[in-house]
Amino acid sequence: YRNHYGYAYYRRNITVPSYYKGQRLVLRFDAVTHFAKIYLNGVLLTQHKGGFLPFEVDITDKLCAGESAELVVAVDNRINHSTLPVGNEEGTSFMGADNAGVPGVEAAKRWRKPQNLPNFDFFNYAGINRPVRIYTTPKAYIKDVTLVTDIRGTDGIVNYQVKTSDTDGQEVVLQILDANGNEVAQAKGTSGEIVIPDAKLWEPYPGTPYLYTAAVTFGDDYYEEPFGVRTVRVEGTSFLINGKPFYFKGFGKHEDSAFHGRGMDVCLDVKDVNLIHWLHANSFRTSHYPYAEEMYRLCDREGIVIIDEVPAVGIGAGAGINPYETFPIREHHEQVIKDMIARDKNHPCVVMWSLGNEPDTENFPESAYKYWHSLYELAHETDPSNRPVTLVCCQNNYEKDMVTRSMDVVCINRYYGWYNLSGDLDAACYGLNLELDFWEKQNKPVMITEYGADAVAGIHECVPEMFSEEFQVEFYKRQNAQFDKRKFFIGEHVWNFADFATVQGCMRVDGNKKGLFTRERRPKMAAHYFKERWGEIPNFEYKG
Ligand code: E8X
Repeated sequence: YRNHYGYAYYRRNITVPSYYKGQRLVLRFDAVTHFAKIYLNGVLLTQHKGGFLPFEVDITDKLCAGESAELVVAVDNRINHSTLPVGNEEGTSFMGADNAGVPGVEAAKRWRKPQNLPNFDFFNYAGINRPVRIYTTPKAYIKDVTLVTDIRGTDGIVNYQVKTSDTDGQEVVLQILDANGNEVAQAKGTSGEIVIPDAKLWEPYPGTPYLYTAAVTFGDDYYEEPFGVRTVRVEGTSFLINGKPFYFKGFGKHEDSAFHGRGMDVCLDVKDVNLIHWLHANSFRTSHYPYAEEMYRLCDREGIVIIDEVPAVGIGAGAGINPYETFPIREHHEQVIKDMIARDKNHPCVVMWSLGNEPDTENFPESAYKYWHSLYELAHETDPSNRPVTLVCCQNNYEKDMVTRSMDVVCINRYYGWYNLSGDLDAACYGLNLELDFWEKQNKPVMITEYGADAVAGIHECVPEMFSEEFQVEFYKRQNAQFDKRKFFIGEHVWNFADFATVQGCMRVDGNKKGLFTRERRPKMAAHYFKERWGEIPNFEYKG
């Protein structure tokens, strides 16, 4: 199946115990990558586009409790200019050598069998990647809970809204329970403001990520939503959490492992969170797609901050093609932004939305600005907590790029000394400082969301050389020294937390090796370097 292209089918018989007779039955998929059609006894129930966010279908009238039925999930792994992430429709995959014009190559491209050409640097794992559940609710049920927190003096403020299946039914009661399960506040009605006297705040680790529980009762239905009292705001060149300037120490990650591929792996998530603590890191970006909900729940509990990203990666086709006029992705892009915010809006660990990764913002600056600024406004309108919004930009002509500077936080992926000025860290720092001089004038908080060098674990050189562990350390040491001189610079996310699988290509040796850890989570020298560096950098006030 490694190079499968098209549909694959999952089939099983399901039976809902007669115990559930009279209940509402819902079939929920946490994620099916990339396109799914769901059949029950051969009848198409629903279909869903997008591989990283949940969808569900009410099967109350489709399946009699006590009877069995055949469930078939048809999954399509194909990617193209209309999907997120984007697949190339001709030419090569990410960073592939094109050799355009070579007769044999051109002929072979026409001859070869249709296949996925990912315009992104991660393996195109597909299928049912997260849990599938049938769950029940009473006929009159709670549809949605929204919690927006604020701090007023020593009190926590919770502005809440509860949506229910019908409005003329029972009364909604919302209790706020503390970590010991004791009620500390209560309110009645579908919306309102609750005051938690002397609230304990949600703080990133090693602070205390205190969690309350909103316990909602509506008739026979009952739902518990953990949440934290915290605030997030951009002010000048600072990113404030609970009013204090936060410094991001962390990574871009992937959902990726040798055995589970992109399939949810809660044991690996626990391992990664422990390594994040071991490194004295405090955050990561869900590059390049929303991760399994279980990871956000874990980060809520562990006090790890998340930048939540939609799968908008690969939006670009070089100087000749304007993706904003030729890629039919807009409607789907808006949908995944809404769906991600709807799913993750109550997590205290989520502090910023990323609208995408490394689109073309240079070749068609007006189209790019029009496309991305309207999505920026959509995200702000959609999020009840109105979190900061960003777009992660690739190495480009930052003087022409009108999009990156328009975001709440400037998030830059830069590879001075790797993909350019390769191996020359003096020239790399010179070029990096010229760019930092440019950003100094923008009066925006700036963080680097990707920088790094491939290091094949076990390759060592007395004099740091590309692909050696020593070079990876030297690369970071030199560039971090530049960041430390800049007060407006609010964070360093290395690329990547761990080595990960990619498409095959002449620039990938068994995948991407820019990890601080190997794919099996063994530390390279750079992991030990960052453990020492980040152990000396506090979560707050690092830049005053
Ligand atoms: C890389 C990373 C890739 O893994 C990530 O998904 C997006 C890429 C670097 C920018 N950013 O290749 O390691 C690529 C620049 C090309 C000149």
